[in-house]
Amino acid sequence: MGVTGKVALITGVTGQDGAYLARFLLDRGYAVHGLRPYAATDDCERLRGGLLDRPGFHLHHGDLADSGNLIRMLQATKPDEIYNLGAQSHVAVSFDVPEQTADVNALGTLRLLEAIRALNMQDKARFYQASSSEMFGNAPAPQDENTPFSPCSPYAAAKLYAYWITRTYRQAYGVFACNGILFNHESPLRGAEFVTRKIARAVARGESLALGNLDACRDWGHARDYVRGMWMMLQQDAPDDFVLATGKNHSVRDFVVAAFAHAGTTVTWSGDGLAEKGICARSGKTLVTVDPRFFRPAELHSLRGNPAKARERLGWVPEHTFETLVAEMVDAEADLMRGGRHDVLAAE
Ligand code: NAP
Ligand code: F7E
Repeated sequence: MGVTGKVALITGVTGQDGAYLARFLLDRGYAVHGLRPYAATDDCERLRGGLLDRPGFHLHHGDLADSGNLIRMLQATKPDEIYNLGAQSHVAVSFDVPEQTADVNALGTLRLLEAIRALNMQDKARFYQASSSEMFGNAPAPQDENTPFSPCSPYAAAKLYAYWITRTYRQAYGVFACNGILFNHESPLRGAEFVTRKIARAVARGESLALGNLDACRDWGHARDYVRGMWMMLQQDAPDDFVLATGKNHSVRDFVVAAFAHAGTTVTWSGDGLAEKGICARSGKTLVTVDPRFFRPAELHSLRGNPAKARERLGWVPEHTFETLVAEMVDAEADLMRGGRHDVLAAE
């Protein structure tokens, strides 16, 4: 038990947000129990550099596809706060594995909520659901808590089910359950197949890049700010749903330009559509090409959130900017290349 005497359970603790949240809660004296699905290869990379050995941190095998496991985990850990971050979180991959995505992202949330109900824990355990701006689809920006949802991918449809079942258990059974509707948030711990990390890595390694839609715009914040917001939601007097976003967006092309600029390279663009290229202004070398393999069957063109409710009710304000995020990600990749480790959690 930590100094606060509080216990947190995190599903998806081996993911980007799980690692930052575990660190955030341990720093506040929580005992943290993290669930990870079984993996044949090392899935604890993000937890190294400060977390795995910390007193108060406990790692368990746990799977959102396994109700019995979830019930036993709740019984064993008796959490005050449950953060449901576990998911198949890659939008493009959800078109390839839609059923598995629904099983984990949608039914997994139901299983966890049912476990709370079955164990009669609704008066003790507060519940955070990792909802997503993807649920808004192509609704006009800025999107906020009142924007109608219009999911465009199996991922978003599954997250929408989870969003509504979270609200249902709040209304029907009195579970202190909150949806955080989070816009894209990134960091050096971002999965390598997401576009920001892919760009940062190529820039740091001096490699050329093949990308999909360069025009897509996202509201990119820093994961460290967003996990703080998750925790703030569960400290309120009453459960509610909140958008977390920066309120500004940039295109994938902007991210490419900013990342190369941080490394001292100016990118100029030539050509259109599939023939478009990003070229090094000094050497003429091709740095970026467009590859249709990275296009999606359906695309979200412009996400930009309005975080006014979180600012007013929670006092949540992001501390990182687009520019500091890009710089941190490129610098962290350069450190990794030089043989460093993911020690961003320890470095705070
Ligand atoms: P992430 O890095 O992909 O982490 C997801 C975690 O879920 C991983 O630890 C993964 O484990 C775990 N997981 C996968 N299948 C599971 C299962 N069957 N049972 C239990 N855990 C499972 O994602 P993230 O960026 O940290 O995001 C955290 C959550 O927020 C996700 O639910 C995501 O959908 C949501 N979200 C993210 C963003 C964003 O911009 N990052 C925005 C809105 C919402 P393995 O790695 O071993 O598979
Ligand atoms: O794509 C475009 C791509 O995969 C961002 C998840 O955390 O945030 C994330 O979902 C944009 C898209 O993230 C490549 O088409 C271009 O328009 O980094 P991403 P995402 O799909 O926005 C939301 C809020 C979540 O909830 C999700 O869990 O970039 N793009 N070229 C590319 N994307 C990728 N991955 N790879 C490319 O080569």
